[in-house]
Amino acid sequence: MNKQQISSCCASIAVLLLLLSGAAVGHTPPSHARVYFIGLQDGAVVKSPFKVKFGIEGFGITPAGTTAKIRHKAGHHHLLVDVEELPDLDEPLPGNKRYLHFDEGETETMLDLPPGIHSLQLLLGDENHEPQDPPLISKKINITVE
Ligand SMILES: [Cu+2]
Repeated sequence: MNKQQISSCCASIAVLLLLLSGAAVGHTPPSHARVYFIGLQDGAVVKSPFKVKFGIEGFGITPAGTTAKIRHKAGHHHLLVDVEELPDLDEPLPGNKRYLHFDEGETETMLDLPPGIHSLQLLLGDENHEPQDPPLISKKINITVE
């Protein structure tokens, strides 16, 4: 191989690697990305109604239905209330009082729950309300409503 052949070979490999990494990105959030509750700890005791703030790092927030490139960089929050077993994360999330969708890109809400212990968990969704792959899901916390 002469110098020119070597450099054209290297260029082909570089292009191939770029294509492969691009294909793998898809809806995959960066590994440092996370969602979390702001100022609400596991074990907290609250009075209803109370505010819940959603935090996100390494990924963005955009309204549901957003397409084009931004869908690979942003999603919208879902708040799971008293969900014991996660649903199929390859399907759109259900919409009911246990799965609250924040379609407008909201980053906080007021929750009104009956007294007792409740679990809360955040799960980000894409334009079709499907979790990213791997999912951006928070730690599940348990709170007590007085
Ligand atoms: Cu949704």
